Amino acid sequence: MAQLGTLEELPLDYRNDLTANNLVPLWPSLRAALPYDIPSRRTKPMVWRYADIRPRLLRAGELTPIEKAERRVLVLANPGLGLENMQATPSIYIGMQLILPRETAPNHWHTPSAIRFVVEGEGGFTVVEGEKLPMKRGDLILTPSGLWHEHGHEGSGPVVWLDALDLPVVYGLEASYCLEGEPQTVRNRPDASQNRYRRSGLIPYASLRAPRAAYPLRRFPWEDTRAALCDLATVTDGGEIVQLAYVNPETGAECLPILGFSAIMLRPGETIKPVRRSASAVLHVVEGEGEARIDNAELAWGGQDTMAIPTHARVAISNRSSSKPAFLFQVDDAPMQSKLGFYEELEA
Ligand code: GTQ
Repeated sequence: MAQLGTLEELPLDYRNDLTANNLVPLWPSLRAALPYDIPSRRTKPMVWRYADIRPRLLRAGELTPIEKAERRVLVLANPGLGLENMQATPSIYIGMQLILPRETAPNHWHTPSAIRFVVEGEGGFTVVEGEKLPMKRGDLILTPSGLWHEHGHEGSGPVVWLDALDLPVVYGLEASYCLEGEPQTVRNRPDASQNRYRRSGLIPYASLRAPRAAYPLRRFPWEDTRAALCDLATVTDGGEIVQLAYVNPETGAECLPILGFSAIMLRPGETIKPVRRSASAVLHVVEGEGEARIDNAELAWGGQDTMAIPTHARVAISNRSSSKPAFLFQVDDAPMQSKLGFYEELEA
């Protein structure tokens, strides 16, 4: 491999002249931009403990009224990427959002796509394009790009959910913006998408030959996901991962264009070693506790904790319990990487 020339080898007047003309020589930076064999990664493998987040989020509830926050969120920012950039991984934004009884987070839409994954509390709801969706612990709710959404809380006690957005990608493309709207008129069809797509393998007959809605199913209840994982485990050999992808029930494709969502069950005492791949990911613990090894980091995790997995990382995740299963929710950017043609599964 040739040794590339450095910036310092160039005459100072030539370098200054390039700068003055908004020109940059590639060769001194080529290996940084295109390293051999593996990308350079600034993303730190890490865990955010819910025990650290929760009291600080509740304090935000005391300090900042919802009217002054619009969305009351603490962002899980990866220090390797610069806290101010609000990235859990290069493509994934994760926030923990708090809403208190009778508060509303006003109606808007934005170009980034979002999902909610409910972490704590009862009585929260999101209205998506006039459809009121209840939020129960572990439910996944989609608010894709361009769809109006607002949140509310009819119960008591705090409600907290995890927001995952493709914001870093859309922002990086200088394409991120939002529109503010009047409160939506709620149609008298609560949870309509869940009632239309009640069970996988069954879709409304009329939709077979009709133009397909881009986002037919908007809420995936955790009780169904958990039961489906337990059933899948009965037909999954040891050494294979018990994992379900959340998909569009009409097409079988991933729910959103950039980020993908899946749920993993770790059987009692199980250690999984997912294939090393080019996608980055975030794991959120729904239930259980254990350890994770992500590249050289050894992390302990428990209920409602959230972990960041860099691209190309070596990963092993263990369920500490020898009697109870553990459940994880995964966000990754494999859909985007696949569409762009560079998604890879790599040798260990
Ligand atoms: O609830 O619509 O964490 O617009 C960041 C931006 C949540 C939301 C976030 C948002 C939202």
